[in-house]
Amino acid sequence: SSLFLLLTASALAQTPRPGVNYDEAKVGTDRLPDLKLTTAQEWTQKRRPEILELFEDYVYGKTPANIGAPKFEVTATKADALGGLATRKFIHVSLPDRPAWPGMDVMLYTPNGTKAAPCFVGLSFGGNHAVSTEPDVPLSTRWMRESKEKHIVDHRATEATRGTESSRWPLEMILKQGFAVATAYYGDIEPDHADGWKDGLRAAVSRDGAGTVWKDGEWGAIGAWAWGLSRIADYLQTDAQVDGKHLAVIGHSRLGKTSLWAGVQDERFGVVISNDSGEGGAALMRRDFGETTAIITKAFPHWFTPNYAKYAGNAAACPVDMHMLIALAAPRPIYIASASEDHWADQKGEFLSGKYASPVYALFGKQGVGVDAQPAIDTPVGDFIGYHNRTGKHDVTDYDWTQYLKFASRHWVK
Ligand code: GTR
Repeated sequence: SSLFLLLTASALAQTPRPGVNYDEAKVGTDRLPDLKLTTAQEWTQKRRPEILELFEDYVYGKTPANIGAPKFEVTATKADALGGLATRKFIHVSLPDRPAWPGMDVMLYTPNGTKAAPCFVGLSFGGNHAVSTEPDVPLSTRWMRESKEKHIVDHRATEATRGTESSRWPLEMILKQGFAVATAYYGDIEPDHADGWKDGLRAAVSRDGAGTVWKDGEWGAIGAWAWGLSRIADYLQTDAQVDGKHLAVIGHSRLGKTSLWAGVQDERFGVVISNDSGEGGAALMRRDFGETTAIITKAFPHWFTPNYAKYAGNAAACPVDMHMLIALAAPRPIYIASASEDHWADQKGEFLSGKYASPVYALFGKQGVGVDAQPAIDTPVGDFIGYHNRTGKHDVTDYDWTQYLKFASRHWVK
């Protein structure tokens, strides 16, 4: 199969933003880095570790190995949550060796009346009280991005923020199908702004003082958030109501970039889901369409290792592209989703990373996306690499969850 980016001329309607390309005829023709495929064994033993290291060096940075063991305390249990459908627990995660880190509060819903449940694991933008509509979920007291629309005042959640993220977390629908949900606020791990690391995990682990400049290859915020997802996976191994061998990691947008990075590093995530992850996530960086490396590293330098910004305007020189990130999940099932109005995330670039990762799945005798061209809107495709482009905007909807539940069930019921 060709390693060249496929070009089809189709001008897409989107409110123009100066300097941002939305013309498929102008995405560029840069060649993708070669996956250098030989055998499944050589992929697993040699090529995969090499590529993982390239993503540490050039994109997300390396997660320090010496962080220390986390401590888990179940702080509350409610056996009749969601009208009796579920048991709800809160678990405080801390690092006894790193007391400067304030810790993370995980909210876990497990379905009642079933055996240990497979579990979706994902971080939220607004905190547990925004994910759930239950009035007794503690309101997060941590720093949040200021937002009138989301009722964040002086960087803090207010009562009005309860349930504001619940449409993205259809708890009843997920629990009724026998799955558990474990979630935490991403800002518990590190507040999402340029100096956020000073009050988060990265300072507690890697730095004592403020004002330190991060070096090439050191972790960014996405790396810290991904670490948090793996600590949730640690806890889930110990909870009798969860089947710790069946964990799916999920995230939207910047947290979709995060779920990809967590999922490829931590093989306990048996299913990896990227919802509208876009640039710095599933979208091929060599395509100049919507958000680019130049735009993202300027707006959000703290998400990545400093090296990544060197490829601003020069993606062709980067040793990796995002088909290689998707391939790192192989042979585990991975799902990439786009939304039809989300041109900023480059839907076709998201599809193509799945397509060009598919030959790695073939090494393992498994089918990836299974199609050559991006499918029509609202037409899910793929076996071990799922893909769909849902009608609508940059968001997580019931349609998206319906596909993820089907995908996880299909791979886990076998
Ligand atoms: C945007 C950013 C995207 C995406 C999005 C989000 O501002 O450009 O890469 O991460 O935020 O997280 O909602």
